[in-house]
Amino acid sequence: MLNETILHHLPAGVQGPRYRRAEVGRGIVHFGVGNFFRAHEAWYVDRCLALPGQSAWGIVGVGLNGGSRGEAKAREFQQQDCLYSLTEVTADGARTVSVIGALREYLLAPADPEAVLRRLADPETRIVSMTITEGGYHIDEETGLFRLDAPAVRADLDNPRRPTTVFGYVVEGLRRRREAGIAPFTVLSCDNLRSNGHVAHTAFVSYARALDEGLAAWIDANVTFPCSMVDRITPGVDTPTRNALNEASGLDDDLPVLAEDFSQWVLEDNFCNGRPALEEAGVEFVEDVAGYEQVKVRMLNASHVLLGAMGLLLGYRYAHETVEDADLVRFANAYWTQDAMPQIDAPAGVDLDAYRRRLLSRFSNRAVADTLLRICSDGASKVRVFWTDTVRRSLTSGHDLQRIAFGIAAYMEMLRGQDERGEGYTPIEPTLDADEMALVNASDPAAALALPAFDGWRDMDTTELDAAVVAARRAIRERGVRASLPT
Ligand code: CS2
Repeated sequence: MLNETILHHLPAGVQGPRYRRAEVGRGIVHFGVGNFFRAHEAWYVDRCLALPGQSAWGIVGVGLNGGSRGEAKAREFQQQDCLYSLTEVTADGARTVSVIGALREYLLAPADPEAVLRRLADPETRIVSMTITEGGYHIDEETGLFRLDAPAVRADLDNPRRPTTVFGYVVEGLRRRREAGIAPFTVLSCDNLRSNGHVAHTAFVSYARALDEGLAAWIDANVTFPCSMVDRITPGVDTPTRNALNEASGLDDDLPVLAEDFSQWVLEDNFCNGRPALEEAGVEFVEDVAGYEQVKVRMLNASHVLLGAMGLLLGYRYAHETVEDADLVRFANAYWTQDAMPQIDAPAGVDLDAYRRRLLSRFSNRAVADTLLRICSDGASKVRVFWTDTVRRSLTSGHDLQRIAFGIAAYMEMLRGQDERGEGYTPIEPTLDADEMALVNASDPAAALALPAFDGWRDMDTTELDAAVVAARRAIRERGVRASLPT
């Protein structure tokens, strides 16, 4: 079992924390302790903790989901003293393994909500960060407003002192701080959203406003919500992968994380209550994150869903298989160079073509074995976030819509859960209900155009786009993906 005691005799080749864990404080609370967070933010913070004067910035992880899975995960963290290993692997298969010690404590919110609220109200907490997924912010894509009518949000508004959502917890924590005269914390979104800081600001301030106008005004005036661009491909870890990672590292870790060697974090330097010296750990601080986000979301994430949907239909299951397929690479290159890149206002110094080439190499990483089902999971939320700008700009400028239409069609076909070889798979779509799935499976290929995933461009004239989507769905069904790919 990996825990504090074995830090003193780690297997050869495994790097342990380069600082004394006992001295590490609890300056950060993080909601959503998934693989990505553990390979990204926690890894950067871990590097900071090894620097002089940074020991305040340890992390308290919060899990919002209870049930047997949530409880098992909390138990694993507790048994391992919140330690876990991170294996970073290059496209050539070279690995490094380190034990990350930045996570000091793990709180399972449903088991002890008050413990989370106490931590949020504690002056030691100076940053509250989160990875709660693209769909987790309850923002209406059409109006840009926070959806106060989402059932979990409504329940928290009815019972704000006993919250269950991140909005309820954070705002109740801020209310207590305000009442006690304690400075607020920074709220840091680490999700792949356009202007994630602004989205988080809208969400948290709207929630607070529905409770108490004065509190909302105080948050608006005193809390900061930096924008950030986060990037590191981090696959899920199933049992065979866990066993293989342990075998390679020599550790006995119930919570190993695997990630590509590439990592990027671009941040706006807008922290209302201090921050770690992240720039010393490789984080880039810039005035305006928007350009970096555009590049990341419209190049990487958008093409991930495109390749994921087409790849699943063709019978692939892993990301690297899609970039070993010359037809899919041709499609992706055409999408990047003709549809995405001309519309991106790239920040000075960012070479989009080099970025494109790097993506192909990153996607080719076999050792990461990133599954297409993970990449497409919650596609209903991702499509809105990753494709909306590109689709809107193409519609406005009269740009060729073929590849975009084909991508939408492939996504719809993918949702049907059967590949061209007749093999089934189960798409992971937590937000699609039975009525929406019925639209996907309807015999009329146009029915699925009504899915909320496409709301982001519903106010525009989409006659031509819709016709192209329907034609592409028909072509995919009749001839298969490969024979119908637009040139
Ligand atoms: C993927 C991301 O699931 C997805 O949407 O595109 O998880 C992707 O791997 C990360 O954003 C990479 O930084």
